[in-house]
Amino acid sequence: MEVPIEKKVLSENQRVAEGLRSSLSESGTLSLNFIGSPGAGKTAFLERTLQMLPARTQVAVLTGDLQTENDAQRLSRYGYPVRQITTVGACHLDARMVEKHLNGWDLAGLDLLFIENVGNLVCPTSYDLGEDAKVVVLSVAEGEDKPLKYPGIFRKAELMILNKIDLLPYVPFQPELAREYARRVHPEIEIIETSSLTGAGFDRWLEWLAARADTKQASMREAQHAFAGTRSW
Ligand SMILES: Nc1nc2c(ncn2[C@@H]2O[C@H](COP(=O)(O)OP(=O)(O)OP(=O)(O)O)[C@@H](O)[C@H]2O)c(=O)[nH]1
Ligand SMILES: [Mg+2]
Repeated sequence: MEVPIEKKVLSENQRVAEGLRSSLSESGTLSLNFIGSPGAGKTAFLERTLQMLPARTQVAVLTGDLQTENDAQRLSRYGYPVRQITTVGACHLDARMVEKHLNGWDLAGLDLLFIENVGNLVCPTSYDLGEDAKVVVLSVAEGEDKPLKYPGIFRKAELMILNKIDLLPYVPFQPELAREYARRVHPEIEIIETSSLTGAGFDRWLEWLAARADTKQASMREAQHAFAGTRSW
């Protein structure tokens, strides 16, 4: 029987992604996959996040682009391990690229793994990277209707970062309409409004992040206890 090529690629990706998910569960590392249009502000958002995280946090970042090391250079200023994934032509990251670029990093003790996907609202949506959640970044300069035009990513993302809200006085963008459209596509999506320029909304975002990281650590400990309980020696 012939399997269409796209289906085959996606099922191979899924296999690698499940392996990654299992390693990240074992280490209790919360992994987030950030997806948004080119220039939505993904890197600036991660930069401010790295700046604001409590000093004891163990975090690593992978950042994907078609070309250049620019984003990795920006992100590496905060003292955490950062690697650039240059896809050359591909408009998205895949699980194999993530697996390859994690090579040599000790996941044990890593609290957070941030993955900035290639700037694109379509291609990255179908590729599981073993993450705990996809986070969609939409900036107020892009128009309120993006959730309706590109519903796939808004349906799959757990959290929408409505970014660059410092620009609201200068652009004809109605945040309540953007929220309504996002919820029409995905009623349970969480929404946090932020500005990486002013830091607005980062208190809420860091609370969201800490709660998710705690849950991930708790399930790791539970799994360890369950495993210890089954030991026969
Ligand atoms: N006013 C304002 N500008 C921002 C904000 N966040 C990012 N920018 C600007 O928007 C531009 C794009 O930001 P990046 O962080 O490079 O965007 P990106 O999503 O990482 O872009 P790609 O990686 O190319 O897809 C830069 O000029 C940033 O300085 C913000 O919150 N407010
Ligand atoms: Mg970027």
